[in-house]
Parts: sequence; structure tokens; C-alpha cells
Amino acid sequence: MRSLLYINHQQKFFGGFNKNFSDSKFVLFGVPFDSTSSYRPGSRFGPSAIREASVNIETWSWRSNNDFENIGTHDLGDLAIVHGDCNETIRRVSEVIKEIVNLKKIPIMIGGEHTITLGVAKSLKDITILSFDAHFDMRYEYLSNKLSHACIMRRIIEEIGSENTIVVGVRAACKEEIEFVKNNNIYFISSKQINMNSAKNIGLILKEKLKNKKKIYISIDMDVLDPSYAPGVGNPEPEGISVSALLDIIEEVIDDRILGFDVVEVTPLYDNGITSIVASKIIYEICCIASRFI
Ligand SMILES: [Mn+2]
Repeated sequence: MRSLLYINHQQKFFGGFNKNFSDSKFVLFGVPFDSTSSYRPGSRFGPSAIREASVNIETWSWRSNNDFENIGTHDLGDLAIVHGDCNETIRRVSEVIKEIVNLKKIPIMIGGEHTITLGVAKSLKDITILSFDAHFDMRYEYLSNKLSHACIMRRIIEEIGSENTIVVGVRAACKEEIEFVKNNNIYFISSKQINMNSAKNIGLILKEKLKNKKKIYISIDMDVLDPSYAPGVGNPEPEGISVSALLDIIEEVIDDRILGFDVVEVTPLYDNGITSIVASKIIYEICCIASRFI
């Protein structure tokens, strides 16, 4: 059976290897769920596309002077989701996140549609969610659905409070959302503010804003990036930010308070492969940056 040596299992795990659970600070899982996508579905295929991309790029981080291979993750696999049942899927996300955090590990969740982040807000207390997103996602309901991806930050605010919710890179909104943001004093930074300034300075402003917060969770909707960097998303929006700007900002805000992060909305059906690669790169970089502090 010498020929079995030629069989390659590396694409099963993020990064091409699976560190054992007890030695891993980072614990990754996929949530292949896209029940409420209103435009371009397919983010249920995101986790496997991101894993496949991850084994095809290099792991050295020039930002951190470190190698993701020195850090690694334990890849749990994918959550058993319930297609069509947002409530149950979100409940399962929240149970898994709670257990990982209770074990003093950092969860990395790969989506899936953005709705899954509500599971995080439901399971963790005293957190601030820093959401990188082209959209506010703050409609009260969308197409008669209060659990739509287009309402998810509104539901998150109901869980953790408007003072603990920050949206960065936003550039798409409806009138209802603009009024809601104004009335509730929600802090946001538009993509225009980022594109007209140095991303590092924007990061420093955010760092200051976060200075009294206890725990920080980062949610990255890939549509925060300009569609030229990340075409494979459910709702692309022009005038986004660059990959470098996103990582420059993240580099300034991450410290030992990071509780976990997610990368959502990659839709491989509309991708030329780049979006999954960028998603993998973002995960590698965040792990390398966070490892300086934890
Ligand atoms: Mn979005």
C-alpha cells in the first residue's frame, strides 16, 4: 500500500495542518450557512473555499515578522447547521463560541452569511463588536425577516448595546439606517474617511475609542473591501477599502483584549479565487498580530 503515501489530506484543514486542541490558542470552525442572502447566495461554500485557498498561499507575515506555521489553529471542521432555520443555527453558533471561550481559547469563525455573528453577541458578555462592513445591517426587518443578514447589526445592538457596536468601512445605507445610527449615537467610520486618510491613523483613532472596553470581538464582512479586491461576496459595494488598509487598521486595534474574530460573506460562486485567498491572508495576519499579545 505504498501508493497511499501519495494521498494528500492537507486541504481538509485550514492552513494545511491541524494543531492539537490543547496546544492551540486559536480554534477555527466553519459555518456553511446562507439562508437569508438577498442577492448573490453561496456563502455556504465559503468555509471549504477558504480552507482550500489557505493551503495555496505562503504563511509568513511581513507585518509581524512571524510565521503562521509557528502559531497554527485547531480546525474543528464545520458546524452542523440547519438550512432554513436561522434561530437554531445561531443558537448552535452561540453554544460553540461559548465553549471555546470558556476553555480560554480564541474562536475563529468562517462564514457563511453575516447573520452568524449574532450567535457571538448572544453568547459573550461585556464585549464590544468591531464590525468591518460596507453595510450598516441595521434595518429593523428586511423582506419581513428580522433575522435577515440586512438586520444583523440591529439584532446585535439589542444584545450588547449601541455603545458597544462600531462599524468600520461603511458606505451603503438606507434612510431608516441613517436615522437609527443618528438617534442611537452609533460610532462608525466610513470607507471615505479611511480612503482619504492614512489607515494607520484611522487605526489609532479606533484604538483610542476602544481604550475603556473590556473585550473586543472583530467581525469582518469581506464586502468591506472594494469589489476589485474581493469580488466574491453576496452584496458587493463600490468605493471600498484596500486589503492593506484593512490590515493596517486591524494591526493598530488588536491587543490582549481580543476575544475572537470571524470572516464572513465569501461567496465562491462569484469569485475568481481572489476573495478566498484574501480571506485566508486576513486570518493568517490576525493570528500573527494577535500572537504578539497572547
Ligand atoms: Mn456587508
